[in-house]
Amino acid sequence: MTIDELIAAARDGSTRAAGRLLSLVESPRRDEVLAALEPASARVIGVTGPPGAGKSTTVGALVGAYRERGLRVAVLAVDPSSPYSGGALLGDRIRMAAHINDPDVLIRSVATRGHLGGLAAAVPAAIRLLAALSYDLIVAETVGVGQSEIEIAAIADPTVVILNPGAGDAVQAAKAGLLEVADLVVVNKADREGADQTARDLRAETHVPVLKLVAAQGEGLAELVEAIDAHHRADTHDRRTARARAQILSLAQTLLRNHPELDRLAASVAEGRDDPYGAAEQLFAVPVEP
Ligand SMILES: Nc1nc2c(ncn2[C@@H]2O[C@H](COP(=O)(O)OP(=O)(O)OP(=O)(O)O)[C@@H](O)[C@H]2O)c(=O)[nH]1
Ligand SMILES: [Mg+2]
Repeated sequence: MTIDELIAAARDGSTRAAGRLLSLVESPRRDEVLAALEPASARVIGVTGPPGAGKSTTVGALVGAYRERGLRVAVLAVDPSSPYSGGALLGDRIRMAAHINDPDVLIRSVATRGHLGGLAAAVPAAIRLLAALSYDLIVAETVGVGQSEIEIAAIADPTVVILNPGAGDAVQAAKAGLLEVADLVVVNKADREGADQTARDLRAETHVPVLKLVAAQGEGLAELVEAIDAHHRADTHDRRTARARAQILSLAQTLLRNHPELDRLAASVAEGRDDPYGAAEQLFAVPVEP
């Protein structure tokens, strides 16, 4: 099938065609797919947090809530690699079992390690594709252990950070920079001891709303959905511009890091034949192949 045929089939509801297209946007044929798409926009919710915090369980519950409203929802599990999911989507499939056979829900893992410039390059393309395929809402799950949550925060709105009750969780999250990217903080597994204390500790560390949730039971889900809605209602031109800016910077950084001239220039600076200022300018002077 040609790309246009795949797009038509995916629009008609073929999740297999949508899957093929998602694979293509992760491949060197990304630009061909992007060129064939009509412009469209979708809401993107980012869900991040430490391994095993209950991100997938929360995403599964959110999908249920949005399906009740009749929205078409796509879930991107970005680089599932934590010890809990074992790097496989199997665990996520179990947690989202209620939605596996729903033709209006697409669940997909995006591998971003090692090729084509990582998350920052792969996810915006996947989001553009899914929006053009008439998904109303895209939920992206990333494990917050490094760079990925910063990149997802540039794309998503809101970014929901999921933590658990427990001594030190709030402090650790603050240290890890997770609270900096949060638009909403969720203390999941609130059926466990210490949830109120953790929520209080977190409120001392952040000005964004802190909610309690038992994702496994759906307790607190309505409040989370309302908080996400409130965040959307409060969106402004300035905030959209700030996100666009963060996305551009993130993509530009990826392009520069993968610049074909970077290694040669680095060697030349190391050997004293070039200075880093001139080398930096040269990086911008030579066009990059995306
Ligand atoms: N007690 C309790 N357990 C929960 C709750 N939500 C999730 N869990 C459990 O926590 C474990 C991890 O849940 P996941 O949803 O896979 O967590 P995750 O953050 O997506 O994990 P990774 O993607 O592997 O990092 C599972 O055993 C869930 O059943 C909750 O509200 N209460
Ligand atoms: Mg998960």
